[in-house]
Amino acid sequence: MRWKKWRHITKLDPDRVNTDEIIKAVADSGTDAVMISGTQNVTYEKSKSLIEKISQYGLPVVVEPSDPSNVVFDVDYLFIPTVLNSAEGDWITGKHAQWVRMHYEGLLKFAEMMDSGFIQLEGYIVLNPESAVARVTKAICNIDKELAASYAFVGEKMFNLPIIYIEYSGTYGDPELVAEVKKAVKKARLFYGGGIDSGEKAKEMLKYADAIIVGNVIYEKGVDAYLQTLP
Ligand code: 1GP
Repeated sequence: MRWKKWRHITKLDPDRVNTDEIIKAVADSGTDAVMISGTQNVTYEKSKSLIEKISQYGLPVVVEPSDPSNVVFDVDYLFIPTVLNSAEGDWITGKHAQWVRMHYEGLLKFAEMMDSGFIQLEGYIVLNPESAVARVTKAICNIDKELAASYAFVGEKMFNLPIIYIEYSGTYGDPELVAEVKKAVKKARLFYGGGIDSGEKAKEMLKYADAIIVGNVIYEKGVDAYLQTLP
């Protein structure tokens, strides 16, 4: 399970302009893996074309689909999100059931992909109410750190999820909340994503999180700022 050792993951959005400069910088950066992921306007074709561009560099590539329609299987892992603090069942198990239904005739093969570790489930706790992911998934963001840690406990202990993902997409989160969640997470890997655009922020969140996910910085502040986030 190589992914358990990852500390720095770069999230590339198929709906953004991914120039050759960006792809090359990511490939040479020392990041542990590339995650292909986005909340809005992501299609199978856009994901596939980005994966083709990045794959030639040999970095591990993960697809984190937002919908059953944009799952590309031709990668190293599929990380499947479930939003633990969503108010809508679709984002917790609904889309997952639709996805399994699509493969119902080949359920045995599907189960094998789960058993082999190719498919991993992520328990998201979405905390920035302004983010697209919070709006789309109707996430209940106004929660204290103890409730956030309780969601993490539900995800790890009750649902046995291998990854708990604190998601502040677009803004830098509360390190105290991340520290509280860390106390509740024993076996799962704790991922943190949101607003990491400097070495200081990366270092601070890596005190508590097992891995950080870095997204916007490369599109909004450029390659040099992105490189500062590498541990
Ligand atoms: C988004 O967690 C990632 O899903 C990273 O967030 O884009 O704010 O870096 P940023």
